Amino acid sequence: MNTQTVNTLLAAIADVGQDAKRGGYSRPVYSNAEITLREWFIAEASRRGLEVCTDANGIIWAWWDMPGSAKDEASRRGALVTGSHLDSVPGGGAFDGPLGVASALAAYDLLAEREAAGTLVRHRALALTVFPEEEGSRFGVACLGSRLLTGAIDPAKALNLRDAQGNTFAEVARANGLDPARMGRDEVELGRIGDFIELHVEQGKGLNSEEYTDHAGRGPAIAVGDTILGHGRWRLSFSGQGNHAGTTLMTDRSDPMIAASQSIVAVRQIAAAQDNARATVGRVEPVPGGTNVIASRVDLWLDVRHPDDAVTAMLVEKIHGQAQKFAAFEGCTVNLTEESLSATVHFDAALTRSLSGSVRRLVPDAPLLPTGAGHDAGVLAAAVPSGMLYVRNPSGISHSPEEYVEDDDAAAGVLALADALEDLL
Ligand code: HGY
Ligand code: MN
Ligand code: MN
Repeated sequence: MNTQTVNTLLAAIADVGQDAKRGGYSRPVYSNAEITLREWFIAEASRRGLEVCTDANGIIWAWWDMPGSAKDEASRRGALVTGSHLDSVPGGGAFDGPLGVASALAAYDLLAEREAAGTLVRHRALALTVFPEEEGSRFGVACLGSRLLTGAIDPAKALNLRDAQGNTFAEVARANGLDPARMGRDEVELGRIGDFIELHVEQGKGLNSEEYTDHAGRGPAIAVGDTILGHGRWRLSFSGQGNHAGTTLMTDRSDPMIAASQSIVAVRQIAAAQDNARATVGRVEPVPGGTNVIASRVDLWLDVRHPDDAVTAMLVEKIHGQAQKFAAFEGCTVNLTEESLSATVHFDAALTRSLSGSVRRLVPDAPLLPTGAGHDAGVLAAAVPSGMLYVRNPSGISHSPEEYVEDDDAAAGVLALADALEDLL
């Protein structure tokens, strides 16, 4: 069995969307880079004889129908579905998203071999999927595609989201052949998903922590998803008096950059004082952003996560309170806008048991791992049985060019995914 296919597939897209300035990859949804990756997936799936279609929400489905199937609604209801995303964060790694998509294609190859050899007799169809805008890097809301499919976001709100250039999601979707009027929760499509499995590069120090590795650093290369930390995104917008950097005395300023900076430090202090909390400001946008200009406005984006959604809300309140104090002291104002919110996800227990049983035939000590990273599987979990597999990332670093997966671990991920899918097919 050629388990190196996944590495060959990833190598084929290694030069798509490279970001010379940031390092790594910048593949925003419906950018040239991400569209190139969509076309790559569609070509790879079509080459395998899968029936490819893109739905009203921009999700790509590649169908491996049952032998002799009518390929209609009835034959596709309750199918087994696996996939991930191809869009990235700015300056992201090569694996976050594409590893799950490439592994789905490579796992299909193994399953097709097993069916041809007669060792696999399927009872339902399999679909490989690619979800758009998982990172929310262009339109600000993570897992936009799966949220639209499940109805977790109001289509009207989604269609009015704007990217940094002011393009609405509706305009960009239309420019990519979608009809905004048809977007939103789709019962027929949800009915096609009997179970959903997402394989993903591990993000964080789980499999490579002392808990799972021996003194020689050896340990399981695969884990099964347990929970996904609740998380949300807010925008804090500080407004002050824009002015000239040279002619405005220091005593004469209402500088939103000062209030914003003090608030960013407070974010770290407030989260560090709360067990298991994570709060991050990774994006700050001064307006107008001139070197010799006192900003009139500074927007910053807050990412707060905690297992208990009430604690997340309390942390945001505390941060907002501090921001208001700093703003008032500086003669500025601040307002807080919630951009997205996801409760803590518990994956389907029966499906997770099935995944663990399958994976542990290959990797006996494969653990159940909670994660702090959001995924489409987490959004789908509210509507269909959903589960995840993680592949070891030696450094645990992600959302960075340093994200990495060893070739052998990627190959092990494909075998684990193929076995898990076979047991569910
Ligand atoms: O932000 C997240 O957790 C995910 O990578 N979109
Ligand atoms: Mn991801
Ligand atoms: Mn990500």
